Amino acid sequence: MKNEPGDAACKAGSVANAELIRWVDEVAAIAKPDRVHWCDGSEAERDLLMARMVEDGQFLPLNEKEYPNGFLSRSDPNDVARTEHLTFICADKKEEAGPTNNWMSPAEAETWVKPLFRGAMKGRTLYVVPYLMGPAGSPFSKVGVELTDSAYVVVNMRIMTRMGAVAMRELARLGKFVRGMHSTGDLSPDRRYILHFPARREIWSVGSGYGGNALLGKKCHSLRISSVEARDEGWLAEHMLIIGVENPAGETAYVAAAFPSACGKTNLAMMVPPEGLKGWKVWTVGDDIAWLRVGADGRLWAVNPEAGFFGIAPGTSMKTNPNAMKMVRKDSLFTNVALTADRCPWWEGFDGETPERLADWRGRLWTRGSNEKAAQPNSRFTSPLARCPSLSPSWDDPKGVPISAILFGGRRTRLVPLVTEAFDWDHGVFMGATIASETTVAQTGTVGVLRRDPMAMLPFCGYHMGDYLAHWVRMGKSIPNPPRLFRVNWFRKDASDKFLWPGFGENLRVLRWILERCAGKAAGVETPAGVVPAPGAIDVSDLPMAKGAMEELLAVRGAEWKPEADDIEKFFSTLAPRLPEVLERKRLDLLKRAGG
Ligand code: GTP
Ligand code: SPV
Ligand code: MN
Repeated sequence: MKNEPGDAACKAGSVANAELIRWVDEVAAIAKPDRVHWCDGSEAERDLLMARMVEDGQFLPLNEKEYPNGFLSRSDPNDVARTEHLTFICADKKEEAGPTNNWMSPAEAETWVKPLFRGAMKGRTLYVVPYLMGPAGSPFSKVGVELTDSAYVVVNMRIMTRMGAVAMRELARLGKFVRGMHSTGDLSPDRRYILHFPARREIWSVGSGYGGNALLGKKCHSLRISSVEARDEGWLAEHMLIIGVENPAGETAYVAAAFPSACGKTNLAMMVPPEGLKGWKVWTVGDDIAWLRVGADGRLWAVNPEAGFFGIAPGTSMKTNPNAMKMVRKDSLFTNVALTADRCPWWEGFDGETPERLADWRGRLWTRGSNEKAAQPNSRFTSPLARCPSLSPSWDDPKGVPISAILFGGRRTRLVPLVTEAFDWDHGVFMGATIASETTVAQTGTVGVLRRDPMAMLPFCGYHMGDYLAHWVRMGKSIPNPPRLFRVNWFRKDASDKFLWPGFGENLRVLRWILERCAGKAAGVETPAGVVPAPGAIDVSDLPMAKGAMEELLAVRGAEWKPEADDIEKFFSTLAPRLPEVLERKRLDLLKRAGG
């Protein structure tokens, strides 16, 4: 086994962390790589790896004029989304993982999964990827180290996290790190496992190169492992976007929002104010993960631990998300999108005319009118935060941003109003706990089935969901000046199955009402489900909306909420006896208000 040239210096910088060196040696002894490469995160290193991957066909360079420094990667057709059924929490007892997680005992992991790493890196390079989640020098931030045999993972992690030398410096400050061991193995779903050991802050991932399975800083570390750290240390690790909303007077308030995968976080995070709202601005802090802590001033503060976006490409256009369209033009990686004849990326929903011929996401010839999608529905772009035109000036602030409102949203074609304010913190936790959404392309399985997804964390909570909800209830008592909580739903449809709400940029109208509520200004009406905007409180007079659409969007009909409360009871019963009692009380209140 030999090291890559130049790596000795990087390794020397980490001599202080004997534990890291010991662990790298241990993993190398198991996986038997030909080489070990300690990543410094430099541009030169990125260029070297890209050049190698272009040579061996893992990446295709895009049109250098249109997409400078842009590359396309095509993954194995079996490996295009997170695989929740192959994702496990390896706590000592099944009870700790709870009923919403798959569980494997640490002993079984040793027996069944460890052997998949034996010799897995023969003929390959083991990359040591130190990464920092959160701004340098921040009380929020945490270090992780991913050991991987995938150069694709390295270049993506370099965008998604603060990777290399900066992480080694922070490791010296913080002293501890989350360990992630990753091998693409043979990519067979039969030998694919994503394991989390929350007690020892460790992750093992084998058999997949896909984002959420392989970029371990993201869901594995920043949510599954960190949700456990957050419980133990009294903070929150959440599947949330963060934005700053600036009003025409120049005042900025920050909002965090939890929506399940593929339900609009990236879109809301980069939203462009519509024509009708002159003088407003939306600033992007993050689009997927938020870490939140109580500040010295008694407010809740948040950072985005990531340094990049891993966003869904299909549906992204100048109409839906112009900021993303501008952002991906430079320094961006694409996974599983289609390719035009002049080597530009393309996907369903792209602006302009559909090209007559494309290379589809598998590299096969695709012609216009084909029944198949040219881009994989979960194809994604990886772009640095720094390329985002709406990036908030506070994105890298070590103290984070103060949160005025938290939104919970799902994909509900019926029942759930456009926006509802909670009566109080616990009612807001009830709203978050009962988010339900029709399943999307971000997870393997059937699309369109309604599933409960508490706080959009169902696939990402590293411990018992009942305890997690109890942690949320407890947090409410520890925030002297808490944010207000709201539920939103952009996806309500009319009888002919058309969206009632225009969505995207127009969602700012809803944010405006929300922030005016926080300032004690906007009018609301109490309904069985919570407080909805008073008639006219959200001005839509300049929108081409059907007559009665707004009334329908805000309608709460008591009787319709009884089956909902019953369905919630079914879900809650799966969490008993660890479900906080106050949430069942909130359910009974709903039932009573609904006339049941
Ligand atoms: P992950 O990255 O998987 O966590 O997902 P995300 O929540 O960031 O998802 P994203 O913003 O990429 O959501 C994409 C899907 O939501 C697309 O199908 C969009 O068309 C749809 N979408 C986003 N915002 C709106 C909206 O306001 N209205 C409607 N109707 N659809 C929306
Ligand atoms: C999601 O599925 O919620 C994502 C993409 O944000 S992944 O990184 O694959 O988790
Ligand atoms: Mn996500």
